[in-house]
Amino acid sequence: MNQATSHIALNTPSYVKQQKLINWVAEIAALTKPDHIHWCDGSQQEYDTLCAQMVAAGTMKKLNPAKRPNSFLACSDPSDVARVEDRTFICCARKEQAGPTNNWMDPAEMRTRLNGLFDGCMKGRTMYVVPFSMGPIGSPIAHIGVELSDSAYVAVNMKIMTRMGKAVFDVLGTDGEFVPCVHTVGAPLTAGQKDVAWPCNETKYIVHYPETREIWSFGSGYGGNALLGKKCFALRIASNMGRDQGWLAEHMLILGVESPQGKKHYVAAAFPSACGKTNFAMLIPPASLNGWKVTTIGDDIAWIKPGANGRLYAINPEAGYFGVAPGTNTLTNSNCMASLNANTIFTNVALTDDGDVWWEGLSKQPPAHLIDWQGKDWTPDIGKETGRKAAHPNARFTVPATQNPVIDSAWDDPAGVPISAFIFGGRRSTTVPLVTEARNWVEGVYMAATMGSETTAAIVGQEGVVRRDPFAMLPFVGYNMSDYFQHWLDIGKKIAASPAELPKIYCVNWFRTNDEGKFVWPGYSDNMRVLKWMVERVEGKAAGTENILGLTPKFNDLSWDGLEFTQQQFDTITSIDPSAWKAELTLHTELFDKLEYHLPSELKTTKAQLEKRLSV
Ligand code: TSX
Ligand code: MN
Repeated sequence: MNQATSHIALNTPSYVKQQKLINWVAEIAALTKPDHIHWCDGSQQEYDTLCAQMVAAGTMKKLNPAKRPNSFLACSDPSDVARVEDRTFICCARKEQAGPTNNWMDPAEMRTRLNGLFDGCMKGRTMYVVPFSMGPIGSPIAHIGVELSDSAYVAVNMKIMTRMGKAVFDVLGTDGEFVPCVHTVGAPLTAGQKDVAWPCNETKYIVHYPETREIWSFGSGYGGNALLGKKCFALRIASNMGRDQGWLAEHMLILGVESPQGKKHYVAAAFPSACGKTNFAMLIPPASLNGWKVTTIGDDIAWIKPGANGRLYAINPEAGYFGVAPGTNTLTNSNCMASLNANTIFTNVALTDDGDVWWEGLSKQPPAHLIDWQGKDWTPDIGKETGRKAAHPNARFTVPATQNPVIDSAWDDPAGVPISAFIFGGRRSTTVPLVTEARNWVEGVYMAATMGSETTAAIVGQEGVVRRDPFAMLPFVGYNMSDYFQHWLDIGKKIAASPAELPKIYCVNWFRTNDEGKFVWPGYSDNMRVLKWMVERVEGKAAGTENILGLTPKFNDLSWDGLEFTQQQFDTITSIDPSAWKAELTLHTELFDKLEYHLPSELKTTKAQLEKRLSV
């Protein structure tokens, strides 16, 4: 045994065959000094035991089994409720490689700093060894990670969110590759010290070393800060792997669209936060559009690799949904509500008197009494008087994807699903029309690169201000944003040179408002009408008319069965205001100025062409 770890039993199970992995676990244990090491096998029994331990420790409450079987509520420390972007770092050799959209620090300097912070950080705690596959186990599109964490909450959430457990070691074998992920809540316990319900540390670091493909996270137990397979691995590290290896790691949902004739297409769609991505991934088509079906592959992340034929194939690297609860109800997303009936971990929602959960937007009328996410009494009157919400606006559910009633039959297919189209959307009350098809790949990349979304009350900062969020990847590209644009252009060139057809690229906006500030487009189920037009375009069956932005449907190119929607309403959400677009383009210029280093010349040319079309 490694000399430095002689104080603690590694407890390595006999089925773990990789010495490099065992050495790394020993090395991290020597640094962090946990009291125990637990190798997760991913079994239901292990999950149940860890949940029971957390209930005993006060970290979670068991919900009423008659209301919501096998479900729990965890409430975090009030200071630990969301991703911490200002504490998120990309540590590569040169600052320009991280680019202007990331926080950068020299890797050696960061390692010195983290070595200090991690020294003894797990004292008094158990270190969980969490082996996980992002994507179907053994899939050529999947990749493996191992997270060492001192949080049982992380271990049980990882079981839902990834393929976690024993089987991963079989894929790893004696020399398989894995992304090492080290996580601590940063709250060591001295002998006899009583733990708190949600340990964390005021100091937080979410650190990525793209060159060595490592993740180190300190001080937070929440969501993307702690479940390292998700944003840290599947987006920030994987975007680096994708650039080097010729594939895409994207902040996209994937859905299947099946026509009444039984022809199926898969599309991948990127939206910034507060645009209803999970709702769109589980969309229920209007019954009036006889026989169209939508099924879910994933709701948040897509890994997309070119197949032998040049076509792009996508998997959902995740196995569960970690979704925002507030606003979710049977009208906005009834498939999601059905998924949450059992086996769900809720975080930072409110507790009802009969041991169930509640959040803002679940029902019009809140219950007469609740325990809010901070453990305080809450009534509608208290809410009105203090402005306090019962659930935190970023409250979450963690639920297995298999509980989604419209999960796609291919969601676990190791081969992935072929992508016919990409959709990029934003929340814009003006300027951006309902739907535009890019005339070519470069124009589509331009649309995605310049996409923006209006901030809502759910996001801190000014409300109603347009924030640029290229590809909805602003916080998630683990390298230089301009190099990422170039990578997308390169992928397009590669597909163009192959026998495969390029996926079409669309820009959508469900959120245009009228003079009274009211939404004009009904959205939700009726987005199916737009989706139908898109796949009919892919099939060469629907018309598109050229405008200065791209190709768009005329009123009669969309199906209006079962919906009263007039040509005039259609005009309100599809009109292009040249003066608004001139203002828009100055914002594109602002973005491009910020991203000038390595900005692909094709994007500048595309902007110049758009400016020219606007000025005539
Ligand atoms: O998720 C949304 N989608 C996508 C659904 C598949 N939301 C919610 C956004 C916040 C997460 C939407 N909100 C959508 C939408 O398409 N559209 C709107 C705007 C809207 C809001 C309320 C109505 C209509 C549109 N209600 C009525 O017309 C009654
Ligand atoms: Mn997301």
